[in-house]
Amino acid sequence: MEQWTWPPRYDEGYRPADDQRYWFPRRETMPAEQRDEKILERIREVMAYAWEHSPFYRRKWDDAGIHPSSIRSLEDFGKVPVVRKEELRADQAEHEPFGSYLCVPGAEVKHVNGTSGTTGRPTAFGISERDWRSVANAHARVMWAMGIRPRDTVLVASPLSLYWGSWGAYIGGERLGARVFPFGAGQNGQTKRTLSWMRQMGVSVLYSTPSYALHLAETARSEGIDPASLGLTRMFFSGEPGASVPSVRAMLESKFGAKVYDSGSMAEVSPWMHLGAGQDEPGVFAWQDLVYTEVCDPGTLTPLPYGAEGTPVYTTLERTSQPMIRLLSNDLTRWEAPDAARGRTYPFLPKGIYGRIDDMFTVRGENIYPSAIDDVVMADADYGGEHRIVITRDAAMDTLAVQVEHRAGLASADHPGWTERLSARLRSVLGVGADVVAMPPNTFDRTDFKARRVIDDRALLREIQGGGPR
Ligand code: 8LQ
Repeated sequence: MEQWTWPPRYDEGYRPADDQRYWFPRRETMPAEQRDEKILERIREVMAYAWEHSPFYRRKWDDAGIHPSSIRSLEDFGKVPVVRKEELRADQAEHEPFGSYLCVPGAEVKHVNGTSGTTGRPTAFGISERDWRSVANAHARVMWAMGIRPRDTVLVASPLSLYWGSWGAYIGGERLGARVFPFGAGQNGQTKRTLSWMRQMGVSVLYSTPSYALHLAETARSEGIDPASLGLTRMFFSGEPGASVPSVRAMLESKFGAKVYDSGSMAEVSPWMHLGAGQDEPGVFAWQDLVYTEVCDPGTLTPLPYGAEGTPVYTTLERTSQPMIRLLSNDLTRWEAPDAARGRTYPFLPKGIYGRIDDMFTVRGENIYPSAIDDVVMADADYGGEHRIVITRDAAMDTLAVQVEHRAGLASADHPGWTERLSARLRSVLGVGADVVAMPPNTFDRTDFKARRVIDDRALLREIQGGGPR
């Protein structure tokens, strides 16, 4: 049942007993060094396969003077040039519709997903049936680690369209033997209907973005429903920071009275749940036998040792249709060495993914992530449900303002004390002051998907001054 081969082979009839902790005990708990040896073998196979089937990779590696046979260690692999999302986009524009990194005949592509295309040309994901099944099996394994079982009813409450997140959660739940409920999100009035369907269907597990779950909780309250009465036992998330951000996580847990699990990397490297929780604490494992993850210096792009902070670079080890070999994420994280005390012997990312490097901003020399601000304001007892982060340039100095909704019922006489308290807390966490502005409840739009809370006036200023958009 527990094969680990290239190309991947899965026994579709296999499922562990309900009380078994690990779906694949050997692959999940083997000594990390032994796994690394196998991973090196797999990387060589995947690279040889891509060399043979993909003009994109052959060209790229030829230019760098690299041949798959020259990769003799994971250190050698760390020198293979990274792939950037722009390269994939450009290659697809030249080689419609799936790019010259499609390694199977076009007729074998049985599923299409894609990026939403909010920044630049959308990218199409062409997925073979074999890959679709590998992703389903991998996701079933990670969802099993989250404690999801065949007795559960899993609600998928993210858009069921181009977004691979929703489909990945759906096929993982299906493969695991749970009852899956593709309700989606994003249509007018859908959130209220979600609540009534949840109750009728006895949904026990929710999948969505963290922001949408908070919106769902707020909508429940406005309908006179206590979210904790919905009966969820588990919630798992992907798509944005939140489930590993302490105050967001605490808010999700307390509102729904359910356990919270983080997951997710990038759709391109599905099974995206390879960064996925396997225990009841914040943070995620890097399930290295599914997608090999390196954390690299964002400037030099060289791999960093455990303990360091850097940007994840991903290599799919089970994908045959559009394999990704050293795809640069441009996100930020910190990773820790495998620790057998955790059971699973994978590297661990204790704070998950903090966010995109592009979303980081610098105010008076301090690097700031929106998720750090979220953590502070959402921990406050008088927080009203949404906020916006505004960065402006004031006489050549960047300044930070945070507009925060207060809870209904906070007397206006209490606003100055409240904003001062938040401001002081932000200063102690971020190292720079922020102007906190109290806003009435429900000032800001809620999201059905991924939150966008940063308003960057400096980008606008640069554009006006002729620098063009970032
Ligand atoms: N991103 C995705 N998951 C994240 C997480 N758990 N924590 C922090 N940031 C996260 C299909 C999956 O949901 C993954 C996904 O959202 O894929 P996308 O749509 O290609 O978006 C990828 C980006 O979402 C990542 O680069 C992270 O910035 C963020």
